[in-house]
Parts: sequence; structure tokens; C-alpha cells
Amino acid sequence: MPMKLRLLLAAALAAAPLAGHAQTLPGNPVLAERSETVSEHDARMAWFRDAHFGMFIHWGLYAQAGGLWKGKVTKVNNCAEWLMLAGRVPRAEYAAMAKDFNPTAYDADAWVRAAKDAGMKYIVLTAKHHDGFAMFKSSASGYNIADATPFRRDAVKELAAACRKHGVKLGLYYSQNLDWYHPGGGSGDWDPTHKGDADKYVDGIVIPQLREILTNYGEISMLWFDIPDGVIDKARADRIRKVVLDANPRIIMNNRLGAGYHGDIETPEQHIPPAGFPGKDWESCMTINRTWGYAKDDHDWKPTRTLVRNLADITSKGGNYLLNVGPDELGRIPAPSLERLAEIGAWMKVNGEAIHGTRNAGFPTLPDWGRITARTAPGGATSTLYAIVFDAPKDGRLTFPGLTNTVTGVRILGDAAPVAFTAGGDNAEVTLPESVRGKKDFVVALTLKGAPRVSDAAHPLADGRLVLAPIAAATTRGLRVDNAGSAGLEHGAEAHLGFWTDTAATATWKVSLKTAGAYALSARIAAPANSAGSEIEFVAGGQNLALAVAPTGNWKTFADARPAGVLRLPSGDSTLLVRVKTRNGEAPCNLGAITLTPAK
Ligand code: FHN
Repeated sequence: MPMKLRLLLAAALAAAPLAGHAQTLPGNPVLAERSETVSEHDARMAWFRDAHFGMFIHWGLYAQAGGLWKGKVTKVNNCAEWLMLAGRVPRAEYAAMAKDFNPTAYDADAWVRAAKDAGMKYIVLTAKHHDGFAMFKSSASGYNIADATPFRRDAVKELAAACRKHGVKLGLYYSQNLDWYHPGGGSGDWDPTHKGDADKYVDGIVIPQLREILTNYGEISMLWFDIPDGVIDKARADRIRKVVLDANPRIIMNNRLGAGYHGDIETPEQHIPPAGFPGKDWESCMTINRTWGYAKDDHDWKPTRTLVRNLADITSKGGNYLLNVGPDELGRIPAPSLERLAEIGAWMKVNGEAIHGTRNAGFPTLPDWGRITARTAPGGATSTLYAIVFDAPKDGRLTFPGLTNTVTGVRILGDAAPVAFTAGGDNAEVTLPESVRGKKDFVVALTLKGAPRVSDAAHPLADGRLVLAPIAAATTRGLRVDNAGSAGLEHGAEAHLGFWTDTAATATWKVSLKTAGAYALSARIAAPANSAGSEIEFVAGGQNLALAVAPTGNWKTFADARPAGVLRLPSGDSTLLVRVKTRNGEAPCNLGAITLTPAK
């Protein structure tokens, strides 16, 4: 995170009660892009920030093939909607599928009800994906579901009506750059007939179609661009933005238009950033199996528990979860997807108040038992912390290190069992009743006096240990949090500080202790062979502990490493700094969590 933004974030958070409310940072570039004040931007983003959960729908002509071309699996990175490129299928051959595309089972009302019953507040449908086929009637191109298929109906129109009927917001995905059918569109060069003029493509297809989808179907609340840049240079991007904002000045646009536009939201894909995007809005889109578009052979469905925990993890970091379904050639959402949506809906029926309308609670360290969200009552006199417990600690104790509010009450959502708790101070603690200790994925709600106030210093856990998480560090000179490559919680994402290429880069944690003490240090380290001989140093309480890096083989395989000696930390607030002593290779290591355990 650039230093300027970090300073702004620190200032903004210092100024506001640490309720973790999704604030727009004064330095957020979208303010200039949309000529908005912070409060105007907050007002326009409010519905999105409250929603936290939406349905992505990848449905197009590619569903007719289901990932198979001439009997052979034809995908890119498990994605069936990329069949045309994967098979380098000529335009005319691919388009010929349209004469058989007749999704007579399409029931927009059922789709919207499935989303709403799952607790989803908005839907984003692919109006036109990279294959160039429009799922709406278009006068700009006859290559669309109403004119080129025996189906004859306008899928976007029916979905828009169903969304209006059920009070679900509608967003539309539009592939503005890649278009493998219309000449001049991005990519598609395996077919010489695709060659054409980019301006004719943008002005003759993209802009008229954006105008159609943004004016023919009532309010469209979000425009989801994809694969930025390519044929979209600044001049074309500006023409596109003008038609979009003329149609709906309040529309939310994502960060994938191109030409350097930031848009309103960050869009991490198939993973959950360890710290979210502090001070910005963001949405993590993920598949429910492995493909966005329907694939006949993809039965790798994520367990519902993973989906629920992803939703909790993302919400606790101030983001939205855009969970994808890929309807088949007849317009049916696959049964395993519907089953998972219904199971999520059952969980949301009991626990939805811990998701909808909540915000990041502001804890600097993620608890190892689950995630925490927060809701502050209007006026701020009271607030509620929601402890979403994935796996209850064996001793039944939930601690909230650094919480300085007084706790006035505790309840378990959907369970009348009384819950014992300490009133707070600076380390509120809840003791779970025996009845829930074996349970998973339940919510404990704590009522607080005032808005949540959470110290940004690490406090000891119930067993005396201090866990210094990568996301809680103040870092310099390019050192930053990373967990690239993980897709949600099911892949056991190990967040870490990476890109430690500048030997002057440091990481600093704040620590707060009631009493001074001696601690043994253990750090999670990953490093490739050529980092051997590197050394890092832990500096705290006037002491230095040096650690020789033992390579683990690569940047993502972590192991515990323990420097010799103990650190004596003072009572009150202090800091622990980590710096490079010797660097071999491009960086000494990647650094995961640091654990300080009271030394005997
Ligand atoms: O290429 C597309 C892909 O097909 C899918 O639409 C995803 C969804 O975010 N976006 C692109 C890959 O990043």
C-alpha cells in the first residue's frame, strides 16, 4: 500500500471511532473520477456496502457447448466460457450453435428467488461475454439471444423484471475489450474474418449496446467491465464512460474498464485478500465449482461450509462476496449450486444479521476461532459485535484482544442458552455454554456501549500468547501483505508479508501488555533456496534477536523458525520491528505471523 494512502488511512481511522466502518479515504482516486465528495461517495456506495453478498451469473451461448467442442473438453484454466478461444473455433462455426440454443427451462423469477432466499442482495448477469453473443435484443448486432436463436426471448429483460419484482438489485457484466465475434473486438485473431477496426467496434457495438442495456431495462445498479485495456485506450474508455454516466450517474462501475480508471470497487478474483482493501470498496468474485460458464464435466463443487466461511471472512474485512452460478444450455442453474444456495440461505436465516449491514469491526488481528463483524446503532450509543465462530475453542473461551468497550449483553443467534461474559475493559471475554462447544459456524452477538473501539495494538490472547498478524503490521518500502494463489478459506491461505526486495524495508507491530514479560519468538518463514544465508532481525524492548533464514523451497511453503533467546517486553504500549540484516537472492524470505509465547 503506498505510504501516502497508509498515512491517510491511519489518519482517517484515528479520527473515526474504530468501528471499522467502510469509509472512503479522502485520497481515493474514484472521488476525482466521479467528482464526488467523500459523503456523496459514501451515500452512493451505501447499498453495496450493506449488501455483502451477490450472485454472479455466467450464462451465454457457451452454455450450449458446456465446455465440450466436438466431444473434447475445451476450456482455459477450467473455464468453459473460454471454449471459443481454447478451441480456436472460427466465428461462423461457433455462431452456428445459436440455431440450436433454446433454453426453454429459463425461469428468471426462479433464479431471483434462489438468490434472494440465499441472502443475496444483488445479481450480476453476463449481458455479453468475450464470445460477443448478447443475452439481450440488440439493434447494434443480430448476434443475440432474441434474434439469432429459436428462443426469441430477451433474457436480460426477463431478469430485470424479476429483480424489480423481488427487490433485488441488478448489475450487468459487459466484455468491453475482448469480443471474439465482432470484427475489431479484442483478441479473436485466430479467425482472419475477425480482423477489423477497433473504433468501429467500440462505436458500433460497445457503445450502442451499453446504451441499450442501461436504458431499456429500468435501473441497472452496477456495470461490471472485464479484462481491461486491450482495444480500450483512453479515448475509447472516455466515450464508454460518458454513455454509462449519461444513462445512470449513480451507477457503480468496477475497476476493469481500462485506461487507468480506478472505478468504484476493487475486484479480487478466486481469492480473499488477507486484509481486504482498507479504505476502499471491494468485491471478491468466486466460482462455486471451478468454472464460470457451465461445464458438463465440472463436478468439483465447493462445500457449503467453505462458501459460508468465505462470506464471513470477506464481510469481516469490509468486502462483498459475488458467488457465481453457471446455468446450462436449457437455462437451468445446476442442482448442486441450488442445493448450496439453499443451505447458505438456511444459515443466513439464523445469522444474516451478522452479515447484512455490518462493517469491518477494526480488529488488527484475525481471531483464530473465526471472524468478527460490527454494526453501530444510529447515533452510536450502542453497537453489536458479531463473533462468527467457525470452530469453537475447546475451552469455550472467546477473547476480543484490544476491545475497550463495556460489554452489556451476549447472546447466541438462534440459541436461547445464556452466555457468561466479562464486562470488558480491554480484553472482553465470552465463555460459551457447553451446548455449543462442539458446534461450528454459529454467531455470538455482543452488545457494546458506544461504537466499537479496538486498539490497533496486539494484546495477549487468553493463554498469554501474542499473535502478530501480517495484516496488522505497519510496513515500508514495498513490503506488503500478500496471499496470492489462495482461493478462499478452503485452500488454507497463509497470509504473509512479501515483496521484501528492499533491504531497508521494515515491518512494525504495536504491542500492549498489562505486565512486563519475557517471550520466546516463533515466526512463519518461507524462502527459496537462493535466499540461504539471509538473516532478519527482531527488535523490541531494546534487544535484537537475529534469525538465519532456513529456506523452505519456495515463497509459499511456510515453516516455523525460532531465533535463539527471548524478548523482554515492557508493560504498556511498545513496538516490535523486523528488519533485514543480510539478504541473499531477491529477498531474505516471506514473513508470516509472529507468535510470542510467554517464556517459562
Ligand atoms: O475471462 C473472464 C472469465 O471468463 C470470467 O468472466 C471472470 C469473472 O471475473 N473474468 C475474466 C477472468 O478474470
